[in-house]
Amino acid sequence: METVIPIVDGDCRLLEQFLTQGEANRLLDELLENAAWQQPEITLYGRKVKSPRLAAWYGDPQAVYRYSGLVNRPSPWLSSLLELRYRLEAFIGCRFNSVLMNQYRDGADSMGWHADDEPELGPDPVIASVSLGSSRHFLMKHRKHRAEPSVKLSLHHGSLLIMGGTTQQHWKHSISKTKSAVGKRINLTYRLIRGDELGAK
Ligand SMILES: O=C(O)CCC(=O)C(=O)O
Ligand SMILES: [Mn+2]
Repeated sequence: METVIPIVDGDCRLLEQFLTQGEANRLLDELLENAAWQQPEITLYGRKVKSPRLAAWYGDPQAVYRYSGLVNRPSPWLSSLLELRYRLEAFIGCRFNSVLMNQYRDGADSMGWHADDEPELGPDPVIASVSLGSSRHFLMKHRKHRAEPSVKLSLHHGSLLIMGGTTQQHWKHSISKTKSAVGKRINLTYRLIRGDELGAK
């Protein structure tokens, strides 16, 4: 069943049981075991620090991110991630060419407030976010209208959150730390990186 999240200036939909529990269990085990997890460095107040989570990135060879003059290439698809890509493309009716995965190892891992608004994603990207493992509290707040109620979604094992329309222009999202005992939590965000337009620059 699809739930439309009631927000202004965006289009968010949640499918609590996109994957069966068996499918979600298998994918979680496989990714914990086989994905190329790394702990990237981020710049915080001018200092380089390890990010508070692990990340892995898979995609088509042309799905490259460029920043600071560096070309960052994705790892070639794992077959399980490619299968899920095709399923999401058929279900949502749009194209993806990469998946960014985050692993929150325990309650101390997190992700700060941001929007998925990198130029490589183009205007109004569709982001398909699949959750595995322990539930995560996904928070959203409107960028300008403080009066808009913030949103707190509980994203469970096997669920799919689709963020589309103007969501990234108008809303930020984050995963906060938690003091409760939580197991590993994984998030897969399927994205379309518009390499063609970039190549033309
Ligand atoms: O874990 C989440 O749901 C958030 C992930 C996220 O925002 C991102 O990868 O850009
Ligand atoms: Mn994001």
